[in-house]
This record gives sequence, structure tokens and C-alpha cells, in this order.
Amino acid sequence: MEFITYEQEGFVGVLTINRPQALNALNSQVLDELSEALDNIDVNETRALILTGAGEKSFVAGADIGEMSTLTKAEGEAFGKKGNDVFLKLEKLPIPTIAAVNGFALGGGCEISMSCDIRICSENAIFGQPEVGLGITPGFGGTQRLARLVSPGMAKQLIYTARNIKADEAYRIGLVNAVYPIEELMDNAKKMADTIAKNAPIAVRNCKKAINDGLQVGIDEAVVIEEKLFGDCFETEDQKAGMGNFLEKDKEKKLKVVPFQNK
Ligand code: CO8
Repeated sequence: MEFITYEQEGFVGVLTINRPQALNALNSQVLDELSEALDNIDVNETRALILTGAGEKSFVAGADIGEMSTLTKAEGEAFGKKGNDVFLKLEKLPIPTIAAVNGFALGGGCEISMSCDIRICSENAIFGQPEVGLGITPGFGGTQRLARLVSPGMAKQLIYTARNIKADEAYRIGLVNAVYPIEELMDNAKKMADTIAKNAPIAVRNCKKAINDGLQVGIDEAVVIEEKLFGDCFETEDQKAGMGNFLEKDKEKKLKVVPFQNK
């Protein structure tokens, strides 16, 4: 692949968008490669994924404006669908995903970070949905995910004004969970990913599915989703070992790490 690199470190995968000459902007090729890279992740061997951008200036500076500039209405819609399909694939990846936002996260860059489960960023990160200044709407899920993540009022303000915000404001409105000096960002992303990877993989996946699926429906349906995924954890080796350790007063009270069990 030309624009995507993937490294596996134990149970943690690190996927890097690597197109620094365009501040890691998303053109069709980057989206295609990203889709393929997501398909290639061995979710039986990988318990958490970190998504980042190459370099220290930009996470992703948006969709490629040059490529979009000549699109017709139909082509624009198709490009939006292309991005949405890839971002949905990322959002629905069964394992937890952490966006390590290392600089500009504008337009499609903010949108791809919002398709991850968790966002942390560097102090130089800048978030924004500048699309209305370019004569378009956010088209890779920004109108939907920003409103769900922060609040409809805050999302509308950011999208209507096209104002970029710095890391501290992104933290204040809950768009990111933590802010680090750039040189500490990846270490902290890896630390979080390792902490996740130490926990029972089936339980962690089921938590992700319960939260994601439950948010799409009313509370009555949502608790049923939770009940099923909760029940699904029983009789797994992790459940037996995790509870057994507690009952046996195992000093470490740590889960015995077992390979992911296919159901
Ligand atoms: N697309 C294409 N090229 C880009 C992009 C981009 N989004 N961002 C930066 N680049 C390129 C620049 O053209 C430049 O290339 P070159 O060196 O060949 O001239 C190179 O990256 C470096 O950029 P700058 O020289 O501009 O660097 P600065 O440090 O001066 O500025 C900024 C950095 C502020 C990030 C600036 O580059 C910028 O404003 N970029 C555009 C940000 C933006 O508006 N992003 C949103 C795009 S729209 C979008 O993402 C919509 C998503 C949904 C699409 C749905 C389609 C239907």
C-alpha cells in the first residue's frame, strides 16, 4: 500500500495514514487502502487498534479538496458514500479503536477520528468541520457523529461557523478524552490499548457492541441488546477464569490471558 502502514505490536495494531505531502488528506486511493487495511486486520489476534497520521503536524487534514473540486452532484454523493462505507467499517470493527490525533483533524479528519471509539490528541491538535466554508456539508458522517458525541447545539455551532478549535477546547466539550504533549501521545495511546488488551477480549468486544448498537435504539430495546451480550459472556474461559480468580482470592486478581475464542 502506498498511503497506509500497519504494524502489529503484540495484541495492538497501529494503523497510520501516511500521505504527509498532503497532510494525510483522504483521496480515493487512501480510502480504498484504508478499507483494505481494515479488512486485513486479524481480529482474533488484535485486541485494540490505534489510528494515527504520519508526522507531527497533521492527523488528517480532511478529504482531498483537489479531487473533490470538479465532482458533479452524483459524483459528490458517491464520494460521500465511499467515505461513509469505510468509516462505518472502522466504527463497526469488533475491537476497540483509539484515534491518536497528532495535529490537524479537519473535515474528514475530524470525521474519521469520530468513527473511532476513543479520541486522545496532542497539544497541537486542531479540530474542525470547515466544510461550509468550502461550499459543502460535512459528508463523511460529521453532521451525525459530532451531534451525537458532543451535543446537537455545540455540533451545530461548530459546523455552521466552520470554526476550528484547539485541543483544550476539544477536551472541554468532550470531543477528546485526554490531551498530551506530542512526544507522549503514542506512548499513552499504546498504554491505553495495552490496558484494554489485558481484559477479557470477548467481554470487551461485547461492551463495544452493546454501547454502539444500544445507542441506535430506545432504552427498552437497548437493555435487551445488553442482556444478550452479557449472557453471551458466560461459559467462556475468560468468565470462568476471571470469576474463579476472584473467588480463589488470587493475589494478582488478573485475568489469565487466553486467545480469543471464536463462537
Ligand atoms: N486536500 C488536499 N490537499 C491538502 C489538504 C486537503 N484537505 N489539506 C492540505 N493539503 C495540502 C496542501 O494543498 C499543500 O499541498 P502543496 O504543498 O502541494 O501546496 C500541503 O497539503 C500542505 O498544506 P498547506 O501548505 O496548506 O499547510 P499549512 O500549514 O499552510 O496549512 C492547513 C495547514 C490549515 C491544514 C491547510 O492545509 C488547510 O486548510 N487544509 C484544508 C483543510 C480543510 O478544509 N479540510 C476539510 C476538507 S473538506 C472535507 O474534509 C469534507 C469531508 C467530507 C467529504 C464528502 C464529499 C462528498
